Amino acid sequence: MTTVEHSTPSPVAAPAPSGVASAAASGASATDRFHADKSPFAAVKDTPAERVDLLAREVLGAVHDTIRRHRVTYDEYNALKAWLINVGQDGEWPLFLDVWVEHAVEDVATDHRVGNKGSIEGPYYVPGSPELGPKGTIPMRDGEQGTPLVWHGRITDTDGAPLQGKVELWHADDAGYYSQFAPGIPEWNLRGSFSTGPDGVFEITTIRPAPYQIPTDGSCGKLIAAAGWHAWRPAHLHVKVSAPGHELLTAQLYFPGDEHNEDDIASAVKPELILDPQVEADGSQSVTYDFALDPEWS
Ligand code: MBD
Ligand code: FE
Repeated sequence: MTTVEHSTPSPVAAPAPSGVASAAASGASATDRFHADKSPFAAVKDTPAERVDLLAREVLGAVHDTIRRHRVTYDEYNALKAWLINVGQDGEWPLFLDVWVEHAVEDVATDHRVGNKGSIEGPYYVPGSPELGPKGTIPMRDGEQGTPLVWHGRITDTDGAPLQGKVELWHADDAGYYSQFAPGIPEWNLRGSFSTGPDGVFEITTIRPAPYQIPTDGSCGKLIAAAGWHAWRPAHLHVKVSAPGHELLTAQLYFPGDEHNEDDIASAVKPELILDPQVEADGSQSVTYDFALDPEWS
């Protein structure tokens, strides 16, 4: 039997936000959590200057082209400058980048895969969630709101052979809030790790998350309002699926009929990621979704 370690501190745990949910509080948590990890710079320390020069020049060139093509004014330039400063002060760089940039990086990173391609990670993953074994219920509060969902699945390689692996699952609650990024939610609520046996089989009990609206009271919200966009992501489950010798799969799973599956603000929905849940006699839902992992170095 697996012991549930709800008090295990994450190596990079951010302080739990206090008070009411706000863009600045969730942004500060996301920024602290990302900053605690020093590996982003270490991972690119051998990048040649030629590549930095190429990428920086092309991005700046695209900005210059936009300015010239649309005759951007000093008033607009100064508003941009003030807004960019505010994004940092609100801690919203993780949110901004993961919502409007990460999907392109994810496409490039996974387009060689034969198995599941996946989707973006987003700003709210925390490593080290409680280990619950191959069959278990994700940590949730007494009376956790939302439709109960039982998910049956299996981890295999790209030939369909079972893999002993792990599914890490994290998602928002029925009000659209993530533990550790909104106040008043237990640390590991709706976050769990499910390690399988050699048959790769898992069975996870959780609740259906609500659609998620990115914070509207911060700088990202200001851009959304100024541009006449909406702030919604469809309801989604986040997963990281791993097995030794295989590529880590980061993905999100969606629900059919969600009005934002077609216009996700984070551009992270793919048809193969939409679940097909069945309604059971007791009103709960069940769903089957399997994962095929590519071998490492393929
Ligand atoms: C989320 O929950 C999310 O998944 C992404 C990608 C961006 C913002 C909030
Ligand atoms: Fe999310």
